[in-house]
Amino acid sequence: MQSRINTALFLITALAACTATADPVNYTNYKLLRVEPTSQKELLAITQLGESLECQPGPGPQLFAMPADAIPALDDLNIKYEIRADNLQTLIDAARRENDAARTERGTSFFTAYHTYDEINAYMASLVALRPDLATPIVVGATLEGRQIRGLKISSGGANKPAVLISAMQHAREWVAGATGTFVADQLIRQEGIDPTITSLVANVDWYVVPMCNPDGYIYSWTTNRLWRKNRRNNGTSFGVDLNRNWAFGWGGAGSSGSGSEETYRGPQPFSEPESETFSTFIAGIPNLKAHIDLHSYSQLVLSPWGWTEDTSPRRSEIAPLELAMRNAITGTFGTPYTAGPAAQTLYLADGVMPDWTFGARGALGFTYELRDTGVNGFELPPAQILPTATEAFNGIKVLGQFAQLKLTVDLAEPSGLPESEVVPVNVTITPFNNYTIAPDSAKLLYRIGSVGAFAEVPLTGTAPNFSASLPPFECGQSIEIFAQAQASDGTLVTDPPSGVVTLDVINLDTILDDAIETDTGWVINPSGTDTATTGRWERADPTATAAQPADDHTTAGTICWVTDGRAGAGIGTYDIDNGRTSIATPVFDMSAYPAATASFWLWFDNDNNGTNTSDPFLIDVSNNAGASWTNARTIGPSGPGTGGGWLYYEIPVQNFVTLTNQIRLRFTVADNTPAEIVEAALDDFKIVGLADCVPPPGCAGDTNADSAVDGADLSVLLSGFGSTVTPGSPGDLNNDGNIDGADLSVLLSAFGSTCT
Ligand code: 0X9
Ligand code: ZN
Repeated sequence: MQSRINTALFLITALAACTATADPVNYTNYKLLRVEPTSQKELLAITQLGESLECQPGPGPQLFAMPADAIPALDDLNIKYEIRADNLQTLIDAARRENDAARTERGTSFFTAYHTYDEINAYMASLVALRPDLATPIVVGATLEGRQIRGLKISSGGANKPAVLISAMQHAREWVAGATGTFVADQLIRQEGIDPTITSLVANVDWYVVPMCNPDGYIYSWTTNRLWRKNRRNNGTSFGVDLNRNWAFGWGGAGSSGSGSEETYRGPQPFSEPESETFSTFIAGIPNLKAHIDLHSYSQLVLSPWGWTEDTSPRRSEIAPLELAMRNAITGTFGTPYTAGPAAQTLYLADGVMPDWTFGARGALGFTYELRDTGVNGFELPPAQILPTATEAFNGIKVLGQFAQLKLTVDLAEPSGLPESEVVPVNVTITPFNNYTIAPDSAKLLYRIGSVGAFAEVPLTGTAPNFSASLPPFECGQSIEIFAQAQASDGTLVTDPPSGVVTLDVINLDTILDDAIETDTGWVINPSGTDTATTGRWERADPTATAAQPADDHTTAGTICWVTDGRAGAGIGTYDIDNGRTSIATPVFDMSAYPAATASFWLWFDNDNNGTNTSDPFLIDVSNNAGASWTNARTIGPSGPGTGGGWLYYEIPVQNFVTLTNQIRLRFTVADNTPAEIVEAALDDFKIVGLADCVPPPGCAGDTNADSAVDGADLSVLLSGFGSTVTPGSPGDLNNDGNIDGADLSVLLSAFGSTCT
């Protein structure tokens, strides 16, 4: 939120950008003010007079469209403001004149001006005519006013390719987004066979480009109100649903509005609007959809999931380097600063957004790009900036296209760190699509100790898609960087992460309990004596499948898990939870010796049958007094991720919730309270590990190269870094103080010649 306000500081043309009211089509009698409300109260008072141009206004500096005759009342409020323009309409008119001039210039490219709905459709048709072998017209569906939402599929044919979707202009006024979408289609089609990168991207990916998701709104922004955002739904006393709040994932939270007059009006229900509803059906029919970018303007951001919650999204370790690689490709083009990060954390909460749906409901990585600028011109980016904006954004999109083709996933058994002094197995999945294959012997895992120096290679063995490698044993306290790499058949080098490395700390982990739930290890049903459920109570059993319950436990070589009555019964509702809650608790663990402890488990929770979530969440509580009192560590649901069944992995950092004592327990509670619904849960493969301090093994203190002998090779590692400042624990920093110096040398020399045990 704050960053959004700051970027809006010099916004000239947002004008009615985020106005909440009916649409004052002409802004002649409006002034553009920069006002700085310091409290919600002040903001409310100013909002009575004019309209904030923030989409989700809060206190802080922002632009206001202020009727000229409201200025005396504003003066009375004694709030600081500054007049940026006396007549807003003149700014809009000037931008229009500039674009009209560019449109009528002869001999220039399509991307030197903004174009109408009809012109963009005609241009897409001309691209199909140019390369009918590559481009096929698509019609996603029809709008409220009956117009077609059109796009292009760009594909060189063949089955099972990864697909990437580019959508733009759910928001009518964000014209450069539509131009950029059209540019992406243009380049993929016209540069195919000319530019080798694009040729490869078209050969190996099916591209779906829909540059104009909201034609009714777009036309309205040409004819009537340049700053129109939503679609053209008649809400009764107002117009428009924000299509980017209308998608059925995470819909209806704090990041949208229930009021039709607001710019972020979510609509009466998910997919109430034909534009989003038909688009979702269209997307559901795209085979093998790997990734999606929804183009918007403005703020120069690459935004990743989630938008609807500030919680970390699944696949974060994959997304974080990818969003950075895209951002770097964009910024690397002309130096335009872009920022990358999860949408809700980087910008603001927004729920029911399209990329959350493609990610949460379709499993495709869903991004938002907010294109140029940061508010100097805002939505009315001068036409001269279309080409550079689209060119740099397309470079980010290419990174995503590459990523979607050959995917490497590094999977470590211990995601929180590498256990010390152990050979660590690493699984790498490489998913090649269609005509991509992995060049023989090209798959490898690379690692180094610390963050300087060359990477050592470990070969990956196995057959696609499953490879594995073993990392050598490391010393507690060291920090290891790894990445995986493979070469595709066409020579493209793919790495995971796409840029940068995964950094892992070598840690001293004690497994306190590793429980496949196959035997009774002392868990307790109804530990607090407060359970009320009459059916579907927790039991250790081999579950039988229903639409809400797993067919099998989670353990590969096991059958039993905790389940809320494992029987299937006559119908889905026969043995599900009814009439209250059911709970189980772990045995008591002594974690008092550890600075940190992580409990991990696999959980199945399904409460979304009958087409709707119940109001009942799944609760995970921790206790440090054997269950006398409990602290909530995690609540799953009642709606959103993790509530639709399927085995999902969770980790609870216990020390974040209670002080670690010798009486640590976890409790799992699930309920079906009134109204009665279908609720099922299961839990398996519970593990609790304590993170102990590093204890330097005797005699090994000088073994900088981890070959189990302290010798000349270690000495040369130390001497080559002598005198430098390093990440503590890097090779040569034997006492972990961040300096390679005489103290380290004396540690090494006193162990010289010894063999490690
Ligand atoms: O609010 C939106 O829909 C997007 N911004 S815009 O100014 N183009 O309207 C941003 C959506 C990104 N998602 C989140 N911030 N959660
Ligand atoms: Zn937008």
